[in-house]
Amino acid sequence: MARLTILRYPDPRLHKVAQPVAAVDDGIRRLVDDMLETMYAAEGVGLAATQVDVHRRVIVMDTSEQRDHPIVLINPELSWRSPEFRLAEEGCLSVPAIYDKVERHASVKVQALGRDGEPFEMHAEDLAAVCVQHEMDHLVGKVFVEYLSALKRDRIRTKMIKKTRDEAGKA
Ligand code: GNR
Ligand code: NI
Repeated sequence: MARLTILRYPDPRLHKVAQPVAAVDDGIRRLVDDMLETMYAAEGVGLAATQVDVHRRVIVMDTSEQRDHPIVLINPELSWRSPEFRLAEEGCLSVPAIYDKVERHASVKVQALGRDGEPFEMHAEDLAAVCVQHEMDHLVGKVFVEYLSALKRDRIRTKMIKKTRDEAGKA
């Protein structure tokens, strides 16, 4: 397994649209395993392939307390969205140290293929529901800051450019 580099907002590659996976082969399984290692190392609850500059419809997540329940979603599609919405604080590994509230469906059902290539359906609520919707946005090139006001987004953009530049200078 290998740790992958996570793209940082405002990298334009975060806005690319991912393509469906044609077959769950060894290459996809390796990608999944590398994404899981990267997600756990970064202490994230989810990671979309877009964030590691692979533009395929692949998501990994683990919202369990013990961090021992990896979930793999290949070619995910929402089959149901609750009529209720919920406002919750979000963060993103591609926008480190920035948190703000986003409104999402309170619960969703998602159909996907697992790491074994078998189809399954999952009912997600609470943090898992937020995470599924956040990760599926990444696959269509959308980052959570795009739900915020233009003013907030521009401030975040400026802050992130400075932060990335400062960190590069230190290294
Ligand atoms: O680690 C993450 N935490 C998180 C918290 C609230 C709402 C969404 C998330 S997803 C984020 C990891 C990430 O950036 N996934 O794309
Ligand atoms: Ni994210």
